[in-house]
Amino acid sequence: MRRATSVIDLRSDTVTRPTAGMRAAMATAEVGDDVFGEDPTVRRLEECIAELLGKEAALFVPSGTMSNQICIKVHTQPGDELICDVNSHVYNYEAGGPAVLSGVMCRTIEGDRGIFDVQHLEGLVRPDNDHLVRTRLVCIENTHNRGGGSIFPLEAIRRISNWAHRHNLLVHLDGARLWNAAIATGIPLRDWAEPCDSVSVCFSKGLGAPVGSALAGTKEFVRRARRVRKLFGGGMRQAGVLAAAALYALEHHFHRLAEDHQHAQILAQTIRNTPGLRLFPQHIETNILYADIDPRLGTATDFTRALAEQRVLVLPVAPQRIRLVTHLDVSRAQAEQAAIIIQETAKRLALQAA
Ligand code: TLP
Repeated sequence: MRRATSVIDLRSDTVTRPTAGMRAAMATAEVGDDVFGEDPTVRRLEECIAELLGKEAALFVPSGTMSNQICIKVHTQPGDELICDVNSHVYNYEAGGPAVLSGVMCRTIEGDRGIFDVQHLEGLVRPDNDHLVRTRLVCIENTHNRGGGSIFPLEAIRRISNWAHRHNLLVHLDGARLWNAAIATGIPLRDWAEPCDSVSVCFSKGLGAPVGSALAGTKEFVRRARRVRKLFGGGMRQAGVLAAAALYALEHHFHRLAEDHQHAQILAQTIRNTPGLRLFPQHIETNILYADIDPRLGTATDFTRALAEQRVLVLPVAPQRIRLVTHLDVSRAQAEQAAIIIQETAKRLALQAA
């Protein structure tokens, strides 16, 4: 059996390590106490993000989870309800944040790979009645993680936003991987952000920074978000060392995301041609792909273990489903090597089962 020459880690685009250039930028960053609003590098990053997203202001926060949850808290009151796709990150992977931190209920809808449109929302706004929760917010995720890195069409976002605003609802965009959507489509970040009242972006995914996310919106929204960040324990002091990594990532690692998308296509093509594996979704748009394992080859955990022995790491996410994500620390040669190893492993397990 072929083994990878070094570990190829496809579990997530969060596993990247800061490059030498990024570490140098961090080491020389000008810093101050950001809780006093005195860190010049954090300020520079926040101005840069506000500009890129076409919003009045932005706020640097420790994680994508905190960023989403701050936005939900600022937009809602306890006893409110938000609407999101059943597979969304805010609903599945944030430890029940809306309920725990904001006293907010989630009403889920069944989108297609995380994508939905106005027809899914019609009739979901609760009437004004003392018995009922108050519908307040719609959450969109772009690109959609559990949807397989799917891109939420801009026209659908605009329709949802018009509909939401007509019904006095707000729209939050979880844009942890908005960078990937912008690179894959050529549509600028600010166009994606424009229909949304708040936007969250992450520097610690495909951009390759070690830590950090940002949220953006109106000045008043960000003023309130700053207070909630303190409440949630996310006020950081000399955070300029982290903001410097984010600024470096924006400058050096944004445009190269196209390479990650190409590498995902290499893996997708091989998985499509491998008996026993089924690609989900069939059409891969960015850097995330899933493969369903035929039970005759074993479970997702069995397959993950067999790949790990060949030094290819993937993530089992359901009994028969694994996830693969391409990123900065996976070269084209490694994507090709991983694709061959995945195919060979599937063949070997099929032979063993026969
Ligand atoms: N996603 C992680 C895991 O939590 C699943 C990953 O490996 O993909 N929004 C989206 C769409 C995300 O994919 C993630 C992270 C977050 C928010 C949260 O970001 P962090 O991890 O910084 O809290």
